[in-house]
Amino acid sequence: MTLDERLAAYKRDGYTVFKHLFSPALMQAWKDAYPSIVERQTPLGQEQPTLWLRSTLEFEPKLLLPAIAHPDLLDFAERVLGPFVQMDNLTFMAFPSMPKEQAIGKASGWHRDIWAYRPTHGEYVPPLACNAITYLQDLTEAYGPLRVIPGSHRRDIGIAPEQGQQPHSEEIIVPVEAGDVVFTHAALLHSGTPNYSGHPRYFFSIYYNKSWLKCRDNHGGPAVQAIVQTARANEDRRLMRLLGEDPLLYARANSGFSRDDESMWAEWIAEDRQALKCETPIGLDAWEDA
Ligand SMILES: O=C(O)CCC(=O)C(=O)O
Repeated sequence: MTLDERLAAYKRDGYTVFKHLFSPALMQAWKDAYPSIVERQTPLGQEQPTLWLRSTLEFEPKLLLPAIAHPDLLDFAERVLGPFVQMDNLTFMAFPSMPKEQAIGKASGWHRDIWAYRPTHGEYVPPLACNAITYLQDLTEAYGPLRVIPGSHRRDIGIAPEQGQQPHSEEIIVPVEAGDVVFTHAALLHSGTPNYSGHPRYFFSIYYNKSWLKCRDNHGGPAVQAIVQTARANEDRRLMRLLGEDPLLYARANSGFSRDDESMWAEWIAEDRQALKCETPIGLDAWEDA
């Protein structure tokens, strides 16, 4: 699929799937790292371990940079958001398995994502944020599939509170295999499904938003700042911007808006590529064996 075809499908459906983006070896390394990050993110004295891991890049920069900065994801994110792509948040989670009788027939919880809105008309509106939901195992019935309501990013569909965990008449199950990334529009209604596989259900939410919005992860730690410094030396504007530093933000976000947005974005994306000193960005070799 070309980027144009993918973008057209995304505008229509509100999501697109990147197949097998990550290798089994890299996914295994992520799973192996999970318990140690849990340990480090659980505050002293807290009885229950912290399972929802945030600001995760700071904890495992070498392992996780290949996920957030995968060129296929960033190329597409720039087509959707323009060259304004910041990493808002990297959440890593292993959903524990639950008894089958408690899981069966339920959605985990219908929602739109942060920085979204409830659409009021049928037009496509570029989102302020996108979720690159990455699964580290096949989403079988027992592991808990991903449900989406295609087109709900441009339709005024609501979910009553009592229906939050009910299957929806317009839902579809997205076929997902290990290493796939489901890239969503923030306003797409979606829900996971409880896991009764007997094993943890691993997933990342790699959440990108516009670089002028606040971001939830802290990019100020030493590990992330070391990446920013290397990106600066390489004039890698895209990687700098991803981690909170966007020297062209005010020029581009105050461009006058008298031309078509997507044409301007394409020019700026090309300028950023020209500025790069070295074509291969740092630290991304781990995805190459995928
Ligand atoms: O658990 C899932 O499959 C869905 C995750 C999700 O809803 C989200 O990242 O917003």
